[in-house]
Amino acid sequence: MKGTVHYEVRGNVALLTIDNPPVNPLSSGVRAGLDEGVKKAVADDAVEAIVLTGAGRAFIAGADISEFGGEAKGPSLGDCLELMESTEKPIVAAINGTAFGGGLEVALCAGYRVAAPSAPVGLPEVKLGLLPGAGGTQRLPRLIGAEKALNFILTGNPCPAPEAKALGIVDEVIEGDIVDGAIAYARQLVADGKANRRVRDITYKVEADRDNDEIFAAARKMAASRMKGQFAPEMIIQCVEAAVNSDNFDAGLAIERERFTQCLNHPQREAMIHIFFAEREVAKIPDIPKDTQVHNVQTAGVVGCGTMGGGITMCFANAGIPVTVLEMDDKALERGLGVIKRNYDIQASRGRMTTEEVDTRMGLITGTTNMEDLGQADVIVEAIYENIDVKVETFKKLDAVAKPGAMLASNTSYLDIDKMANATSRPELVCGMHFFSPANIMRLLEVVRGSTASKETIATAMQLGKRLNKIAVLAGNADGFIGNRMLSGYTRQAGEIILQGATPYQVDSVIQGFGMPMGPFQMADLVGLDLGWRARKLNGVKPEDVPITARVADKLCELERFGQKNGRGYYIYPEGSRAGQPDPEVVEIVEQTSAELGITRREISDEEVLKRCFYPLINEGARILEEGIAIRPCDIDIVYINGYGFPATVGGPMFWADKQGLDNILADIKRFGEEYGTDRWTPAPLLEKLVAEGKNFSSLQG
Ligand code: 3H9
Repeated sequence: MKGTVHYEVRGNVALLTIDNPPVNPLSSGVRAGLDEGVKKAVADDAVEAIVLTGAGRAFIAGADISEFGGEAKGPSLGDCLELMESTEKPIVAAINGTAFGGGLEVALCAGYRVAAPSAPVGLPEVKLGLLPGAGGTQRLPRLIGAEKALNFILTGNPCPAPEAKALGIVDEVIEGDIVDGAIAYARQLVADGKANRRVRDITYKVEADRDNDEIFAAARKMAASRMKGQFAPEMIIQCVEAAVNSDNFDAGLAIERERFTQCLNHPQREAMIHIFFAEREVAKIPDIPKDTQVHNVQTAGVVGCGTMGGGITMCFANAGIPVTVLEMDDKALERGLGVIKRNYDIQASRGRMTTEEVDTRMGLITGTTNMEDLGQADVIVEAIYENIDVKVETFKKLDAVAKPGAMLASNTSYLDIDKMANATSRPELVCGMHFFSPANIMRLLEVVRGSTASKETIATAMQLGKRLNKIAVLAGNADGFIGNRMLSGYTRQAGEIILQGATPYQVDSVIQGFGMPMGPFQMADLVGLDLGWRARKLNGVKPEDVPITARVADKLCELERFGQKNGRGYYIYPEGSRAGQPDPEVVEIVEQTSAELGITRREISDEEVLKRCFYPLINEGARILEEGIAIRPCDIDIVYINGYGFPATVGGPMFWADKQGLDNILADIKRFGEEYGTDRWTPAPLLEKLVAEGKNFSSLQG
């Protein structure tokens, strides 16, 4: 059995210390230890109170997620909690560190809760497609009322101890040694003749909320807009409704147990837990040991203060790292810094930061037009436009001004990192750091490993990603790396499908229905249709040489429909609106283009739209794995969820592919090959191999 609980008696207090490194989840051994420890303390007449705490940095991180789906060993958590709650000797939970999920639910079954100032508490089960299934949905509303409890459980966000005290979740925040403080607190309870308390017996808060339908209507509205397509939120709301609408605590608990089981058996739970582990897995690089020495990054430089450079500059400032940003001239610099300031001001006006914080962050940013000012930076990120010759020149110049040992990184989204590295005298210190737009918001960072970077450089870039609050995924140095390389087949198919009979609106609606934040044509409108059109004009591409999938976009540009930026693209955007409305004129243009190309339009089913858009992602993903551009399938999943909005509820494209059945996908790819040409639809050898061996992508997880 995994994990243990140490038992120690200090005077009249029994101290139970949960020990299951690194974060003390409630594995079988912990549950058994809790059960045994509480019984022992109850049976010992010399013990007058019990203190429960965690060893190391956490109190309890929750249920052991890796046990879900398997056979449970040892006593159930429910049995342990019932035992704690029925004990007459006061129990004090000494929350030394993170108390999440089942961990907080354990604390809610102690009569008293004290916490270290730095300890966060939370019920983050919703992020795993679950609900608090050990009484959290019943006890928390009794403690803090339904509205606050719903907000707490539906967001799943951590709540710092002082805030938890203000809410009434913890009784005291204790400075200094939390165990000593909790023991003193317990002794005082004994001295005062206090018995154990039971949250389940507190009724006045839920009674006050009874029949207040507005609370639940508001929660449903919030869940519908912010947690669209997720199964668990409605289950959570129903549990809290049960807590509020009846005096019968055990009946509420039974409802919670039933809804928890529904969530546990729901495919979203498996997908979201896959993401939880995948997020941790991507940090592990097989040939780079965890203890690899990293470079000390205290200051940063950024080349370019446009959309990407400005966003990257904000990332450094947000992480408290002083950053110098370089632009070509004063005008461009002023414009770039102005955009950064405006972005911060907007955040302040929405209450997301104070004006002092805006000043602090702006204070960390220094603008310059002189490259030599980057000379003291420990890392310099280049974020200029995508032209390999210009980038190579820039790297040569940066190499000349950067101090010895400074790392140089490129934000390129597809160009060859080796070419840039080899233009410098420090190729071992060069790698890619590909941010996603808007860089200050998007969580993904592709760290690109060329053939020259040292292990220390890659380890530093990965660690820096974490400091910048990103999820860093390592990618090999191939055109488009992981994300953009996979995307090309998706957008090409979308372009072909509309010429064959679908409308852009049908395609977008299918893709959005699947859970993506926007479809390919909404995305094109957002990015701007004119970018490709202008580039083709500049390069003198003849109309007949324009790829057929770009013909509609080019026609729209000829009509000055550039996308969201001027209110008209594939969609029409009423004044100031970002929500586009379909336009019959666009459908006519699409139909006319099909006719010009001699394509007979036909009805295309939603199912075909979905498969033709997503199967190229899977097929290319298989090639990327074969070539070692991504280390594991889960790395691809993390890239797509955090960089492209792939729904976490289906676990990322490779996880989703396994669930569809790789044999089914292979059969469809072959069929599409027969219908639409094998140039687009040739199965990746790895896909064929896995199907032949009866395996799926998860078998490559290692
Ligand atoms: C629940 O409680 C259901 C109940 O309501 C009902 C039950 C009936 N289980 O994140 P880190 C591993 S659902 C198993 O890198 P940090 C993690 O995989 C649960 N393993 O550290 C990693 O392993 P490795 C509700 C877990 O300091 C290692 O521990 N609770 C669990 O950055 C270190 O993790 C949650 O959702 C777990 N519960 O962050 C909390 N938690 O080293 C989930 C972690 O092999 N956990 N591991 O890669 C977290 O949010 C963070 O891990 C935490 C620590 C904040 C605790």
